[in-house]
Amino acid sequence: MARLNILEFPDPRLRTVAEPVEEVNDEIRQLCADMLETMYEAPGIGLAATQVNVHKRLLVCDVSEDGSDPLIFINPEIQGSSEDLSSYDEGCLSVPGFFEEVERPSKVVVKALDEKGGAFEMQLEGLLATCVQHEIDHLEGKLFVDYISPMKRRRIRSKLEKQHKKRA
Ligand code: GNR
Ligand code: NI
Repeated sequence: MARLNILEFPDPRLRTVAEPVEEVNDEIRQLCADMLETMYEAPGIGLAATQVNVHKRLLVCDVSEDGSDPLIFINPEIQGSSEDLSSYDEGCLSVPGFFEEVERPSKVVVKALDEKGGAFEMQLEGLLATCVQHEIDHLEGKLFVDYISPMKRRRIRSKLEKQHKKRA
């Protein structure tokens, strides 16, 4: 297992649109394991491959209190979304230290492949629905800061750029 480096906003690589996974093989299973380790270590409740600079359509998440419910979604597709919306104070491992309210459909039906390559469909609600939508956005090159005001987004970008300069 390995911990992977997480890209941070405004890194342009976070804007890459990920490609479908062609075959669920050992390489993909290893990537899932490394992503789960990276997510738990961070700690976070979700991680998309885009965030670790692998531009394949794959995400992991675990919204349980005790890290007992790891979920893997390969080639996830939203089949349907509820009309009612929920608002969460969202954060992102690629936008560390910043939280903003984002509205999204409260419930979604997601179709995906599991780590064995088998297709499944899941109805999601609550934090899990929010998290999986946030992760699928990453696979499209989209970040939660894209939903907030340009002024807030500029402030976050300049604060993170300053931190990155200090670290370099
Ligand atoms: O750890 C995370 N917490 C979180 C909180 C509210 C809404 C979405 C998230 S996902 C985030 C981890 C992350 O950046 N995933 O891409
Ligand atoms: Ni994120």
